[in-house]
Amino acid sequence: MLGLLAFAVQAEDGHDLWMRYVPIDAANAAASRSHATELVAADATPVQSAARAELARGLGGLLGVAPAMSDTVTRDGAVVVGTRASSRVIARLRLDTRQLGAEGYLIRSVRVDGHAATVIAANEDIGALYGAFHFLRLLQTGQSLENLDLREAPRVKLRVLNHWDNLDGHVERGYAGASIWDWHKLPDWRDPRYTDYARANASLGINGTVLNNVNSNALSLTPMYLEKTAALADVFRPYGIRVYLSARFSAPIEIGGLETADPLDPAVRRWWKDKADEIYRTIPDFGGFLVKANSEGQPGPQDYGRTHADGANMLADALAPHGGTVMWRAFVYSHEEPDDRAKQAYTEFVPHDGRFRGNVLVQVKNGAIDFQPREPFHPLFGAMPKTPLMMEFQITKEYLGFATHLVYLGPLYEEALKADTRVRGPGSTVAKVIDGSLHGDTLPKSRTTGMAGVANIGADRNWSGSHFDQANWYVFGRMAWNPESSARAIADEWVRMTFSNDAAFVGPVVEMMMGSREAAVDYMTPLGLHHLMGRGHHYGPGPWVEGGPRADWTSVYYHRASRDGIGFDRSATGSNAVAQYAPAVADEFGDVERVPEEFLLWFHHVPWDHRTASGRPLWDELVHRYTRGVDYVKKMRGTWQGLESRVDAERHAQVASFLGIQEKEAQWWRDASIAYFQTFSGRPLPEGEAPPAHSLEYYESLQFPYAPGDGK
Ligand code: GCV
Repeated sequence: MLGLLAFAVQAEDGHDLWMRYVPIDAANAAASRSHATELVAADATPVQSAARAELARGLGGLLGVAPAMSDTVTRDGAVVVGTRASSRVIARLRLDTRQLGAEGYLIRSVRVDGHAATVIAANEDIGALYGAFHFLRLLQTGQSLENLDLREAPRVKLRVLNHWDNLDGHVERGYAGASIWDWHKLPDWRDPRYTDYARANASLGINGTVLNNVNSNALSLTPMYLEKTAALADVFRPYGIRVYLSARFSAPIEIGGLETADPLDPAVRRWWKDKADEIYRTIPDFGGFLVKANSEGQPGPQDYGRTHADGANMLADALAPHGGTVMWRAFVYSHEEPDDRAKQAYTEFVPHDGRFRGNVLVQVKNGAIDFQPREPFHPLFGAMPKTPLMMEFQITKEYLGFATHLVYLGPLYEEALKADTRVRGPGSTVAKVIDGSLHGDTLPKSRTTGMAGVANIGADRNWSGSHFDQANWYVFGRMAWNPESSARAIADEWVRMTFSNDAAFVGPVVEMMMGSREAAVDYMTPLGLHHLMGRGHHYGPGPWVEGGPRADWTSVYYHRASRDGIGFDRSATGSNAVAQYAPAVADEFGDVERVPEEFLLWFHHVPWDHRTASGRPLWDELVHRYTRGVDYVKKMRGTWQGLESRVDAERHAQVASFLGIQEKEAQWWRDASIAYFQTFSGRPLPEGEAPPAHSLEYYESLQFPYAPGDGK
């Protein structure tokens, strides 16, 4: 009976994300209640109301008793939230908030009129809202509320989601159902989901969202759609979230009736200025534009012989009077360019360093190819000291198993942010490029900083397509706030908030998450292999993909397997992509003896009998890693099975089922890859390794015409 009570957990469908606010365990609740007896919070502005409502809801849910609402501290255990302007109590406390900026906050145990109280204080309402979420997180993760003295301020200014959502509801690379934006019913119907979306983002400090796909439709900029966007902006505003739009470069032609979109043409420039004025009349706090130009067939300034800087600056000039920002993507590779695709963004952008307006951020993917399970850091990081560079991570798992594979992306983000560019000696990390500190002396004074994540959010009840994919939205937001935070610590807090504080659950689940990305690398693209997925939809293995419209959309272009070996030679004897890195990094990556083994085949073409660090020849090591990846998934299944009594049945069942799919697909990746590469290596499988379940012809024959998220 006792056991039953202890583990009697309610059925849950994941809709509440990490904001479930279910009662915390009795012992903690008793201690915590004495720190949350009364809530002193203003509600004179929408942001203040949001903070007050969240605290009332959260404390009531977590502690089982709603705190009394009060204008001032009347008893021990009050929680006071606000700013000097909104709260007389806070004004009287004379706290030092100088370092907190507009979005930071402090949480401190204080005494007010002889009563013990906790104060959540900020300079602006939005900081107080962020502090409120932090305070709730302390409770949710089972931390003590005694003697608090915390200070937080975001290290990055723009922390934005990029939705690749089309106006027809399809989400490019989306695996969580249709778009959550119901454009047809907007602006009148404001789905309550929009508010929950804003709450979830604010709880992480995300302060911007780009609503539409970078492969954009000019209609988004027409009055009808701007009105719909304005309605969303109204819902998000109380949570500190600004809306942005992806701008189609050829919009002046498509919806403006002009004959050109040449960024130096006066009529085109006028059109964008007028458009910006119109947008700001409709949405006064509009964030700005995200642009994918001259990339994968999108229009751009190069269509008129102009540069990326010309294009970005034209839009920047239109937005500047209103305080808007241009996020100009560096994900470019040209149709005509025969050079190694990994080199093209650097080649196109570095010559323009220092030529972008102060309100332009160049948005760079973490790696030079495309969100692969593992890539070395993008060589642009560190190479444009006069231009603010913004990180673009992918949260949706286009290349990491779609919605069903349990792959926690925290370690991937952490690895990318901690990568050392060495451009100013050791410690010149990507995180420091992103937060602007590495090049503080050469960047424009008016600079901003940013981090973007391609959203994994859709209309599915659980938002992200799977319970564990919520962790990727979560970790993106937390790392955007502080790019030096730890993936493990974030996993720990997410597990506690999403599932349970039960140590016997938290430990194994965090462990399982932390190794899950490495496992995916192992069963998909070990040792630096990349871009080996099925054509177009990117589902499942396709190392045999060749031919078609362009070489750099095939797999054979990247793995270059032949009888003599495998891998892309990007060293000085090959494409020399290594030369785009600082000399210390280039020397390491370019030397087959020194390159970190996880990037071996990214930078080098090596023979099948190349000796790897384990002592095994390359072929044997490759097979070993494929198998190791599958084994990890088997282990995760076992771990999860053993946790059945510690989590609600509904979520347990779905995760268990998805892990089953993951195991099948990991095996498929392993077997298909081995079957294919063996035709080149000509070597037997190492002893003890099971042969692929099917023939290579079988794997090659598989078709998936309706795989979700396709670009078309
Ligand atoms: C939005 C990859 C994806 C495309 C995506 C593109 C990009 O190529 O497969 O769907 O397009 O990246 O980031 O622009």
